[in-house]
Amino acid sequence: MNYNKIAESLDQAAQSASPLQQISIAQPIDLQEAYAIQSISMSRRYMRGEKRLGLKMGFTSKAKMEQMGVHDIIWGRLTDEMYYENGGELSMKKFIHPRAEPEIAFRLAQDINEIIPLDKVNAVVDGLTSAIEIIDSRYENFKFSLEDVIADNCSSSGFIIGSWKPATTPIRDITISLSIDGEVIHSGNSDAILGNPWESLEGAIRLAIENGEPLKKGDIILAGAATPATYIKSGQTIETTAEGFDPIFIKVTD
Ligand code: OOG
Ligand code: MG
Repeated sequence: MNYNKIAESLDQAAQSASPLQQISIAQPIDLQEAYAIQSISMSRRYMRGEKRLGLKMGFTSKAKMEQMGVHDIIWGRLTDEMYYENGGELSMKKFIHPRAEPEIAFRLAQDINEIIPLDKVNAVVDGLTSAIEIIDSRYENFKFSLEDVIADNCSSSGFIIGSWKPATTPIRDITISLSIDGEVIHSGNSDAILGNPWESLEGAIRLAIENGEPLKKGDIILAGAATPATYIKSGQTIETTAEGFDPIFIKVTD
């Protein structure tokens, strides 16, 4: 199997906003191969000058697993090209069939070189905020296996974050919602994220260390959505509210 070729086709699908058939139909791949493909396709982005800004966790809630029919946590990489200003615009031209999810983000206070136990993980964070993640599977009809979606950098394509609050800001048992044009579409409890959203950070650090992925001071880590994702379209204003955090929004344009 040619990992490079698959990575190239996923990267091109993302760049040209045109979908591909899921790769596992023609060619079954395992989890390790899927992460290898993700890594190659991300190297292509870094070689074009994109800067890595952090990581995202996926399928950390039952709501997301059930919506997409997969049952394991996954991780992908975030870059500066995926970053959108809070209150700004997001053009549909860059996406195939984007969906939005309300999330929580962590910011690392230091470089991390070892696994950190759950009860200590709060000490390596210097900021918390709410976030909107924009996912855009490069596969036709947003259909994929676990391996397919991992190879596709876990559908990562955009994220918006609010102002950073201290690491002591409560993120357990808070309501996080996504609204479109002022109407709440999905609302969930933060503890739907692995029973405790700090578990998502603990898992992100563990997976990064096990896979030799650097974790640097200032890295942003998205915890994964507590609710299903929602398709978005031009003209809409997408907003996330999370108890204790400032609301954030983005306007979708043609
Ligand atoms: C994969 C990304 C999952 C989350 O928050 O669970 C994810 C997808 O649903 O396309 O970002
Ligand atoms: Mg997400």
